[in-house]
Amino acid sequence: MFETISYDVHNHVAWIKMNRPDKLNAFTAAMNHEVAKAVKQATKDEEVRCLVITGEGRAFCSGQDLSSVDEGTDYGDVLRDNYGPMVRAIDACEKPIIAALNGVTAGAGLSLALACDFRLAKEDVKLIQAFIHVGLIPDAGNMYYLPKLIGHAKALELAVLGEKVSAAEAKELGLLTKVVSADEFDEEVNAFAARLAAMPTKAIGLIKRSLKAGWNEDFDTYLEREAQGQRIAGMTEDHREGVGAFMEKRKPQFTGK
Ligand code: T3D
Repeated sequence: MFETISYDVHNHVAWIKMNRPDKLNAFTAAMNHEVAKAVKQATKDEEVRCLVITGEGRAFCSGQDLSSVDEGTDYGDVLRDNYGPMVRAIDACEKPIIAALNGVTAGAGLSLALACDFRLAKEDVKLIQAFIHVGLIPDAGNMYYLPKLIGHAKALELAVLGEKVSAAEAKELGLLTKVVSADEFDEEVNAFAARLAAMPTKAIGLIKRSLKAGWNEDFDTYLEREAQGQRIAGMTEDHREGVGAFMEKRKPQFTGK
């Protein structure tokens, strides 16, 4: 069904793995569209309660496949037609999304990671705003998300200087959720995904919605949205289960409903 990625669902987790290891999982238009399609599929699938996006081989993703662009390429169209749909699909997904950074993460590969909710990285991973080295600007939502994570000044510095950032530095900046040794990486990603997949999925979606709304709304509009969100959360089975479990002094069993 997919040619440039693999897609599997296990135990309520959808695994999306970019699969062009010879090119360090560089993006072609096909891969942009397949990632978007897989994210939409996982968004719709009621069994899925968490998504993990990762890469095959030694890279997460090295950004745009530079061998597939030429002088005639209109990059505005590439963004509108290929990258926009991919990051919009991620942005529209109300389930938690983990970027599991198994290796080097550069250019639009970093943009993809920034669009996700959590970023777990192997300790030897390097993150690179590679765009400037080929005379381009960060794209695919990159500069929308990055200053929100690490602040304007640092976002500008990384984008303009394009230096390799170590996982330790990225964690210090607030760009990564967790840095994990290579030996423990798969186990940690699995455990983190399982943890998220066992949480109140609808409340997580409402938290994501609330946080995003807060970027642009005035306080009164935001408070009304918050009230509507809490109303929805308050009607879920998971809310009843959480309260019941607390009262009965037992661990809650959330179902995502
Ligand atoms: O349409 C548009 O173009 C607009 C959108 C732009 C979005 C962008 O993402 S712009 C930024 C594009 N990405 C880059 O500029 C990064 C290019 N890659 C690198 O700088 C380095 O490969 C890395 C720092 C990521 C990793 O370095 P290293 O030394 O670990 O590996 P390597 O030897 O450079 O790469 C291994 C192979 O992958 C190599 O092929 P070969 O020689 O073994 O046949 C290399 O050419 C290939 N590769 C790596 N990245 C790309 C790539 N091939 C095509 N496109 C790539 N992005």
